[in-house]
Amino acid sequence: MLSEDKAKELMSEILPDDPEKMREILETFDVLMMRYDSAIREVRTKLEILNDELSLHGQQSPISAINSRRKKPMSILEKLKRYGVEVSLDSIEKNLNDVAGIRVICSFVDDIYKVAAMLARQDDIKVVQIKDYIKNPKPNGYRSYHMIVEVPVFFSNEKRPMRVEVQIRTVAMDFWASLEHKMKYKQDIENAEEIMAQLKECADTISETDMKMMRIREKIRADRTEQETFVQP
Ligand code: 0O2
Repeated sequence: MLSEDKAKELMSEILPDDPEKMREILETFDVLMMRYDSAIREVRTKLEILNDELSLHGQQSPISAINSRRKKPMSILEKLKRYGVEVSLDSIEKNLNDVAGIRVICSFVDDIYKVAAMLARQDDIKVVQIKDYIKNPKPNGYRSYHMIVEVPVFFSNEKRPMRVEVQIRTVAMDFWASLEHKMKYKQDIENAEEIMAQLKECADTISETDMKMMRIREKIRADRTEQETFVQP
């Protein structure tokens, strides 16, 4: 979280004293943010359509929730500073991939890969980067499938490729990540190492449970198929 002083320092770097120039920069910033909001809508719609189609005929929906967010201006500034790149509007588009973010919560681990592959196959989507923290969890136990995708967005007089970060994870992975993220802000904890080890243990247990749930679902499906075959005249 940025302190008020740090926020002011960052703002003074990007915003000039001249009120006219300042207004111009703020207006351009609004346009850029509108473009990211539009990109979120494009990708969100694609995911909703995939989920609707895959849920037809009594099939279980692979996606249980889709959440989206646009990075807050202060977080954008902070990230530019952290990356050591120019603090400017052009630099946002050039250097940041996660201003527009979508989180897809799936029921089962294999649904994650199914949804990711279906999105990647669409011919107007360009996959820029993939980080598979499910096959390669972070040392703290974090698991999730991250994609940076580029989607064309049509505006009044131009078509712009916009980048969106799509994080896909199971309900269980999301439960862990949300609580771990909240607890990160508690700077004053004692026994930090012990707590980190316990969180890692929880993440591993959750991963085992995810795998177990998938096996249970497979068994139920197999039993159902067997019964359906049996009742055939
Ligand atoms: P927010 O508010 O969720 O957007 P960097 O972002 O520079 O650290 P990189 O390579 O862009 O590095 O990030 P990466 O590894 O792809 O992960 C980016 C996002 O994944 C984070 O965004 C988190 O949302 C999530 N994430 C990554 N690691 C962890 C983790 O250990 N715990 C939890 N709970 N979430 C994680 P932001 O920008 O940090 O925050």
